[in-house]
Amino acid sequence: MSGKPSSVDFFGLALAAWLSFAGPLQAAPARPAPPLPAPSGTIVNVSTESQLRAAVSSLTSNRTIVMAPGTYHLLDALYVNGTFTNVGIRGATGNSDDVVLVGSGVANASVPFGIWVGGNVQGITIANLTIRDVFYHPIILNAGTQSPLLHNVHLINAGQQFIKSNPNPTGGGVDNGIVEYAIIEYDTTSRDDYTNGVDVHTGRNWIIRHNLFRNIRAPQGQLAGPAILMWNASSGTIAEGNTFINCQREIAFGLIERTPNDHTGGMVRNNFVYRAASIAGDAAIGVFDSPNTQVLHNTVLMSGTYGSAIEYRFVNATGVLITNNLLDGAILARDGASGVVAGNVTSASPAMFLDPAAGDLRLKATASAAIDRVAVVANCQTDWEGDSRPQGPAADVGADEYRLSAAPPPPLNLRIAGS
Ligand SMILES: [Ca+2]
Ligand SMILES: [Ca+2]
Repeated sequence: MSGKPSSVDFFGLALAAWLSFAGPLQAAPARPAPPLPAPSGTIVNVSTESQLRAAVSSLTSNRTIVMAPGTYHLLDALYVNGTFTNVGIRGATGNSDDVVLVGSGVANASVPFGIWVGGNVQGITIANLTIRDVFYHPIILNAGTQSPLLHNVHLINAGQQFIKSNPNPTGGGVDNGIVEYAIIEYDTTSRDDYTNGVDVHTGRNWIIRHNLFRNIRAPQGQLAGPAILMWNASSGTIAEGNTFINCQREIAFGLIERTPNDHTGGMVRNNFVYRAASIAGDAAIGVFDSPNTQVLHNTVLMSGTYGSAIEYRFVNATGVLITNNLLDGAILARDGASGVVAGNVTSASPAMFLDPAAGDLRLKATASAAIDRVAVVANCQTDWEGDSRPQGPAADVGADEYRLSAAPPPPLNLRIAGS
């Protein structure tokens, strides 16, 4: 065959070029989500709610339930409860909106959860699906669960927290969780102030990356919880490459003063935070009773909704490092917290960014207050979209490293269903 390539060829070339640039697990926007490897073990295919419920009830180790595209109106929560290793529930396609689990609404307790996990579950994958309109939590993980992977899920309208991870009474909890390429959002607002996007109690070494949190906010006059809340003796969390649009509080490592410390260590890096001026809120990034936590290269444009963009707080919050962040608010130490604050710029303005209201806080070429201003720091050598630092003579302040190459930027598709 000769002549001009077809439009399919052009699409394929563009996709291949983008994948070769970004790599399948470095693309930072929540969509498109990179595909997971095929499940290992037995696959059980289902296409109706009753088949799904039966498959969950008879789950065994090394088994993945694969759901055909469609809408599944839940009659109750799906309870994954037993002693299992390597299990999964996935939609059959790479599009999280092809498989939709629907509850009975945030005001109706007949469907309390979407997927409930507990007992003794070592390694569960929940992927490629939407869960919406349940009374409490679309996904709830209870102690006894370890190493959950939540990938390419779309969670809409929860009565309380969207992803809830509970402790046990003896200081244990769910460890090694990964939440990636999720979209977590309210159509408008939460039911009341008792909500978070991801709420982990007593979890160690979680990774929360490349997610989009949108409208995690309470009704007028109320203050929702942080979109990401890691606390109650959690440790080692990495929150990176996430995008937040119109939430009231975005990331909190620890929340209150308690013993043992509410959180320890971990990193908050390369996140984009945007709030419209009408969104009444609180600090975007909080390091509260969390020693040795690093806050590196985040971009926060909060439009005057609160005075401080980053706060660190309480006497046990020692050794905190806050560096190279691009903010339109202050960095505030409270109640005896201590650490190193360097290389930050607190004079960000909307004109510096490509499309702030869509959550695209990549720099324009004219953003001279941010571009080529700082040295590359350890633990932050790539940016929000996977570009290496530095481009040009020095690194840029904030989550985006302005790209010098002539290659077109990767597709941004943050405005998908629900917007
Ligand atoms: Ca640069
Ligand atoms: Ca970049």
